Amino acid sequence: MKKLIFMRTSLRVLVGLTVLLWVAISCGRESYYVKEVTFPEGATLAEKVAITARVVPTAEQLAWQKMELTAFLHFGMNTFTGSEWGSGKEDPTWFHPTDLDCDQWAKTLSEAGFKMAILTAKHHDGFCLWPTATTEHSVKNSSWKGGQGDVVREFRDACERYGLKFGVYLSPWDRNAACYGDSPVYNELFVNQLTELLTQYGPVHEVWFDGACGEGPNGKKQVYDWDLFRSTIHRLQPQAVTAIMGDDVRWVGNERGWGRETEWSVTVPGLEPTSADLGSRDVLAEATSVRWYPSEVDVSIRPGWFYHAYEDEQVRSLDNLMDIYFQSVGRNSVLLLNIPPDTRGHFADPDVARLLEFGDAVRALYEYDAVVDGDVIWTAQAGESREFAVDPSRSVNVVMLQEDIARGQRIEEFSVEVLVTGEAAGVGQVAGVSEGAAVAGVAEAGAGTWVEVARGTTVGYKRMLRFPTQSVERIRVNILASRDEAHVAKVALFSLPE
Ligand code: FUL
Repeated sequence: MKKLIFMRTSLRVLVGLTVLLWVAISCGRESYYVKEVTFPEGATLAEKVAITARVVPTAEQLAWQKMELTAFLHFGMNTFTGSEWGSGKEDPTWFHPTDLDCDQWAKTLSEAGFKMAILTAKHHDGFCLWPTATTEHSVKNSSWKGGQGDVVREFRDACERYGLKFGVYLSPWDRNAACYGDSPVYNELFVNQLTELLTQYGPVHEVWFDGACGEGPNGKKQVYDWDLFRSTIHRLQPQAVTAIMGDDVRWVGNERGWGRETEWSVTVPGLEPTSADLGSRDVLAEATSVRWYPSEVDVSIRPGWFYHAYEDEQVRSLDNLMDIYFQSVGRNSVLLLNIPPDTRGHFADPDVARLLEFGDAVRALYEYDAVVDGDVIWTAQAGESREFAVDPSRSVNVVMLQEDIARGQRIEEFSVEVLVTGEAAGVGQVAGVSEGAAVAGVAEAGAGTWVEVARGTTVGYKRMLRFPTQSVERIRVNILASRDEAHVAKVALFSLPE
């Protein structure tokens, strides 16, 4: 927990602040609380809101957020048994990729625009994809490469070759380990596994733990030592963010690719990740502390997390992936898209084709920004508006706003209007547009009319909303409510090919 002192905060507020560690960095007259802060005893809602507006990400969280597109690779014993959750009783010889090609994974992901890939080094069945010294249940006893192979190393090296950051999923729940449930003994084994992964494979940028916790074979319930796990990561790979049961990256709360329309990165610890509201003023009113804990949207390109040949026809469509993109990256989240390698050890053809199409579509989206001088450092008070000129020669249908989150997430409500130049293309042309309701009336608007094309609550690192295609000559952004002065970093208009 880190804090920074805000010079304009009243003495009363400052005196009551309790934090474990403080770091002073300042930016102009403002100072910030890095990652986490406990409210002073008796703080009013207004004081809590003012403090919350100054909570900022760590450098690692900020770097993570800027990646936007990250990939998950579920590969392991389940790939060969056709399961989603193995029992732990599988024979290690069953793991036998016929043509493992980690370069194909990394090359495809890199071409599709992904910045990091997280591999399931161990799933719940306990089978380890690297030749660990901690268990016999690993690749070293498989039939693959005569037990000499190491999937973690092959993939890690491939990531290096293709400029991808590398992350590991290490399941705390282990259905193979005999000591699971004998808490201190298993925790030590788990830390040893973490230590191997974090000391033998170069830089790691994300460590992903889910919280699943079954009963051990000895009938005992495992109590995980999360503090020990996290401190091991911080000690060995300080640049790595810890996800889900970690304290840097938050599970969005579903596996359907659905980020909230109101997605606060500063949230109240202890709330269920599935809650609809993790950070509004209503929630702050009851809170004693807040934490920068941004959302990660994990979803699979197929129905399952692991590869099943019968799902080859069920790879998500491009439209569906683009909806997911707008619902995740476009809603202040990072997308973690799972692509499961098959029994050869390849991404299957339909997945490769879809990933490359998806990469092309995302690149095409950003190809041309019609706003003139939309890279701004606009310090906006609540109620303030700003107009920008727009190149009218291109029609547009996506608006993007960004806050400079290194100075906090503050915008609570905004709207966007455009001055229409040409014929409106009609409401509802963009399939699956949840924001469509906000733009009713666009079709009727004639040239020279200001019309509202988007309205929303939070912005954060990035907020994108789609609207029916328009040719416009100006855009007006209205900051309707904000926790403090908002630092708007970017206003853009793009065209999503239909
Ligand atoms: C869950 C696991 O139980 C699933 O198998 C999958 O790994 C998903 C990403 O996390 O908690």
